[in-house]
Amino acid sequence: MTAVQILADLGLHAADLQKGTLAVTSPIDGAVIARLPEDDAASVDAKIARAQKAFDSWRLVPAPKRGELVRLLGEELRARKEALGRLVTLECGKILQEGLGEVQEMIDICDFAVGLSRQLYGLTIASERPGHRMTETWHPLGPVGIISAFNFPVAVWSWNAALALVCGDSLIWKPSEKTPLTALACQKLLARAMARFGDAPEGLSELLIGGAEVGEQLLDDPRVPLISATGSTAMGRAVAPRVARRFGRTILELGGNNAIIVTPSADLDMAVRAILFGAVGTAGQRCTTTRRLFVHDSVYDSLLPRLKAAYDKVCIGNPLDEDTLVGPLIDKAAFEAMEAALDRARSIGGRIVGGGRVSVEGCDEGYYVRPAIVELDAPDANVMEETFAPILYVMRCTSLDDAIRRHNAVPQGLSSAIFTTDLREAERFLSAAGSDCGIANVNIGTSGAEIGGAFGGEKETGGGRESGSDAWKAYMRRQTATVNYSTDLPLAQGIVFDAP
Ligand code: UN1
Repeated sequence: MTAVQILADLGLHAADLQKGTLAVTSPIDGAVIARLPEDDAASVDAKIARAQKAFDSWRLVPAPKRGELVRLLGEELRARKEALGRLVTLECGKILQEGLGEVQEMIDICDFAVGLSRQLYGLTIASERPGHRMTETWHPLGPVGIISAFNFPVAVWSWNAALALVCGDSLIWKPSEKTPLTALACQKLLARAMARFGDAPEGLSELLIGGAEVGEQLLDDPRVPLISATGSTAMGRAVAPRVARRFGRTILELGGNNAIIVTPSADLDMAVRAILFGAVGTAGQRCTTTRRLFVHDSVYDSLLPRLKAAYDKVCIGNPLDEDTLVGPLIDKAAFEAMEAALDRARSIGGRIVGGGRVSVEGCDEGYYVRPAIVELDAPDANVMEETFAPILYVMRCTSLDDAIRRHNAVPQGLSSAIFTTDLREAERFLSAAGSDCGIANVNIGTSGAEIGGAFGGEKETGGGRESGSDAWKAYMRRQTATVNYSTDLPLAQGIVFDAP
């Protein structure tokens, strides 16, 4: 499939995609694959107004009927999984299996949201007053602003979009300026679903194309009660106070610094595979990528050679080739950040294998790298910052307490894992005194979370939760209602307040 065919299959005509100012580059070979027109302040304003108008009618559509639109979106995604997966690969450089996996995640969240559309349950609460009934109801919230990152250009949108749509909200999506094409494609697929649905209001989903100013306008607009933003911690630090200033709400999915602990009883075959996928998958550009490894002294010298041997066999290359496991980094800046991190590691005595640029035939302008393992020997070694690249820092630990303490001693708190066959160790890791992350796994790596659970993390990861469980509640407003069906007017707290 050529790029033109992929786009055509998704309802995008290549000729229409060359008329703007925003150049879209494929990280595979650095080729400019599109030039898109960008939004300006006036068009952003108009789109927010349309989304607000759409919300006014969408909120009145019964939730199970709203679910029907999401069911149709799921069908569109199933029908075009291959094309959209390939476009993800073309635009963000992840390998095709991962591009397809991302679309599968979209399909799964649509299914989840369809079921949810009949389960937006509230509560009935016992009232302290006779003849009174108290309830808690969830109502649609308003237009939801979705700011997504380049590394999961479509799945993270769908986690937000599928939930927000069944919750009765409209959508305003500002994708990364590095991956606007996949956003256009999703918008087309949703438009198809809306056409089949029949009476979905125009403006139910608006797309904003452009750079930071476009995003900032969305952050500042009081018509948008919720901003769900995925990106770096630095980005979140700018977004959160800005939205808070107008008392808007945020769901923040920011940086991770995820670690795996390997204990003496671990199944090392499983551990090696999980570490490899977690650390080098998506070229280390997942927020759930494994970045730190704490290995118990007693297994360190058997694990490390096996891990290095597995790294040696990893095929680095064009992400469209079937054998490739590691595709390119997103751009030159990502490569430079990786090099700088490795320089820092070297300067503190880290022993490094891997790193450096790899040349891939026909892809001279792509930034392909050899995934790196950095062994840090100091007894209390740790790494505090996230570098969005395939660097795995490996550290020895002497006990589970030592490992958990260092595991938690970083500012981020997204994903974590332990490899152990000892029930006591596993349970300690999952206990209140164990991992402090939003996601904690036993005998599973840190990346590749399922959509059914709430996704997100603590501390500088931002605290937001998306996707499964009851994450939907963030997309609705809660209303406590008390109805008095008696003929008296008893006051709460037993207060007597009668006019004489
Ligand atoms: C992200 O990297 O922004 O668990 C999200 C995972 C994916 C989502 C990652 N389901 O790795």
